[in-house]
This record gives sequence, structure tokens and C-alpha cells, in this order.
Amino acid sequence: MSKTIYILNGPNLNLLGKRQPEIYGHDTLADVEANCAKVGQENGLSVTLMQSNHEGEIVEMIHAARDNAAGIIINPAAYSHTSVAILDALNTFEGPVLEVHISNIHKREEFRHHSFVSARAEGVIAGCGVNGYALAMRHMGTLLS
Ligand code: DHK
Repeated sequence: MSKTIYILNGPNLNLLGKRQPEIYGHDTLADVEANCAKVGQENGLSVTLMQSNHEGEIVEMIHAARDNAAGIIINPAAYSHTSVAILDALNTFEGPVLEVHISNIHKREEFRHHSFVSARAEGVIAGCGVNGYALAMRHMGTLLS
């Protein structure tokens, strides 16, 4: 049976493909899901992708992952830089956590340089565009094999 990976996305990522394409590109979250599902198939992993604009909902998705997912790939978006609640929730999860940022947060405004989530993540991918999700899926395959 394939292991499930939760791919969790924070605020404004529902607009991926339409929102500031010069920074975040033209692919949508549906494109990300399809691409990650393909990579997952090659690695015996299935994918559940979710997005929320609300911090508490993301905390609840992480709680659900405790019973339903072998690993979490998370792009907390703006909550990366503010949310101790998401960090605390991730600390209740026992499997691997990989953090993805579509843009290179270190090349952008200073307030984006720090991520609370990085203190929990096994790995961080930033600046590879939406391909970062597929790279994280591949690495998840390695971590869980
Ligand atoms: C996405 C966002 O929405 C920003 O708030 C982060 C992140 C960067 C990204 O690159 O995926 O600062």
C-alpha cells in the first residue's frame, strides 16, 4: 500500500498561477498536485494536497496528518514568517517534514528571511519555483524508503 504525503499550502496560494506570476510563476496548485502525484507514483507515495487562508485550519490539517500521513510537505506562505502555532503543530507530527518556498525568500525583503517552520523541517527548498514541490516529493521518497 502506498504511503500518503500531505502537501499543505498557506494563504494566497489558492491564487497560484494568477498571483504575481513574475514571482510565483504561471502554474496553478492543480498543476502542482498533478506533478507531485506523478512523482509520487514513481516512489510509492500518494498525495493529498490542501490549501487554506486560515492559520487554525492549517494547524488542524497538521493534526489530521498525525493519523493519515507518513510525511508532510508544507509551504506555509506568509505564515512561515509569523506562526509559532504552525511550528508547534508540526512538532506534534512524528514523520518527516519538508518546507517549500516557491520564491527564494532569502533574496527578498528581510521580513521573509526567517521561517519559524525551518526549526522543525528536515529540509528546506526555496527559489526553485513550483518545481520545489516535486523535488520535495522525490526527497520524501528517499526519506521514507
Ligand atoms: C509564499 C508567500 O505567499 C510568501 O508570503 C512567502 C512564499 C514566500 C513562497 O515563496 O512560496 O514569503
